[in-house]
Amino acid sequence: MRLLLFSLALFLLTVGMASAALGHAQLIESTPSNGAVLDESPPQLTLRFNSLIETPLTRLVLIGGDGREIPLTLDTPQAGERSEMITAPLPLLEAGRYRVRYRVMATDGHATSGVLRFTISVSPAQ
Ligand SMILES: [Cu+2]
Repeated sequence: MRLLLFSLALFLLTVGMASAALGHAQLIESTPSNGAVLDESPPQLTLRFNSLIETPLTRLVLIGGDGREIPLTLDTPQAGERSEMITAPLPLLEAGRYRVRYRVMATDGHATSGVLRFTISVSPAQ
């Protein structure tokens, strides 16, 4: 009986952890990666998650070192699409520090947000 209870408790714990981990959209990788120092302006921004993302609540904001927001247009997911990846083309960026704030909603309805940072060490040639 004690063994049965122990097994049951272990089972519930495992299921609980699995659903917590699977549910939300966690960032798996990005280009540029967090903390990257680049010697040229990256052509696009890519964020990959462990879960499908709902389109309408996807927010991606690029902020320059001066605190100014640089407008971005999402390539994917497009309206009505679900995707594990978010991409946005980037304008030619000057040397400096950049932050990317993201907020996404997984298909389970849970929102996650975070910040990525990268640095560009060389300004584009004129
Ligand atoms: Cu969730």
